Amino acid sequence: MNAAKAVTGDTSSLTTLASRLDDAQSTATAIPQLTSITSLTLEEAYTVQHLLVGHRVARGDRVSGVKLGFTSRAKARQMGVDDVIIGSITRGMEVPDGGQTDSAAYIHPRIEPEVAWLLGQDVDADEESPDIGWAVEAVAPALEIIDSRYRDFRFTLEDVVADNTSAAGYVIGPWQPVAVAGDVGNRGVGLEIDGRIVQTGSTAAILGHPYRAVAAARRMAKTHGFTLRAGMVLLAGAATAAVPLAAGVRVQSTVSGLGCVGLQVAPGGGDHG
Ligand code: OOG
Ligand code: MG
Repeated sequence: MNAAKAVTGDTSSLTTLASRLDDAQSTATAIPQLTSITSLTLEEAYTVQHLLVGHRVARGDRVSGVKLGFTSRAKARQMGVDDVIIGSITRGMEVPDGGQTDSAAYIHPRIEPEVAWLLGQDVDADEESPDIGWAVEAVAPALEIIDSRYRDFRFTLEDVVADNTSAAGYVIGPWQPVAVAGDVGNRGVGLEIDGRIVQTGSTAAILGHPYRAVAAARRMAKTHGFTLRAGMVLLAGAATAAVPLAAGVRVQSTVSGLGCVGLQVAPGGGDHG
């Protein structure tokens, strides 16, 4: 037996780790990194993540899609982690475009501008053809709210995978059929808070072209046990670094040619982490 795994009590049980993260999210309370109390392989971290999402589903939530993380250098540099990761998003995380979210629900939320794809077909993860364009039907500007359940928003790759890649919320702007949107490989992206530009970038920051996120999602889905079904949303990853999301602010992101997406944060709340 691996000595590092010989942690006493039930702290080494992946089920317990998933419950800790679930409680941290439900109570908006930061916890120490899991890797500070036990060792965790990447595979075990994905198992914890699936158990964690299972808690949400057991409470009546439904998986609405998947998200990729660290598909842009800006994000990888910001967090000091540079392998692409995959997580699940659920209906309960969705904030309607222009809608409101409550900062009290989060620990230390951040927001980042993304591109979302809508899957028009089920994707067979075993299929390896390089052209996977048939799988996506529409594209939209999107916002992701991330909220690490770990103290100080710091983690290792295994920690952030276990924590469902910090997924906390998302907003999808107007969908445009892929054929109408044209090539979205290098579109300007601007993130505004209360009318001020706080981040600018290009969709090219996402794996060189956000389209590559579709093949990356298929590859990651196969390796890490995710299912990609027609109707699911794929968040391709942030185009810029994330910025802290404060109570009371209005956020808007614009992707050239795709339009705008926004949300409003309710007044009150605060930083719990
Ligand atoms: C992890 C999630 C990264 C992205 O778009 O790169 C991510 C984090 O930064 O906490 O969602
Ligand atoms: Mg993201």
